[in-house]
Amino acid sequence: MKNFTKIAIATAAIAVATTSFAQPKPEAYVKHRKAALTLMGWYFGSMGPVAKGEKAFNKDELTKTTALLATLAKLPYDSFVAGTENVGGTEALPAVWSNNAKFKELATKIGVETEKLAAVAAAGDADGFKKQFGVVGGTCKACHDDFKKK
Ligand code: ASC
Repeated sequence: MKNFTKIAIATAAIAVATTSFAQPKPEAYVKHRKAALTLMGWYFGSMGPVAKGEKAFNKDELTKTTALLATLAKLPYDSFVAGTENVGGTEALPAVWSNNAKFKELATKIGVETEKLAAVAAAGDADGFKKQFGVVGGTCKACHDDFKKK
């Protein structure tokens, strides 16, 4: 393939990509953040039995799950953009935008605390895991208390 052809194809591909992602609809942001939060709940909830001592601490399994959770926890918060306050069946309270500093603080905190959870799991620290699992759950709850519809 000639260089010119390659450049033409690459330019066209970029044009298509930037067109389709230029301006997501407000509903799409709600869908994005809900999807990420749903998956966070899925993986966090899946570790509940271990935290409660009903299931054995499996280092390999928990290393994988906590790493997924820490990655997922980075996803929702950039989608709480202006113009998405009241669309797509959002359960976000107006406080997300009116008290955005506090919301951002908790968004940062869930990132930090899920990374700590991943660290104790990877270290094989079962007691540390149980303790940190509670801290992560408390962080989920703190945000839901102030920023999610009941
Ligand atoms: C979950 C889930 C939440 C949190 C929260 C922790 O598994 O879906 O929203 O834990 O209940 O307090």
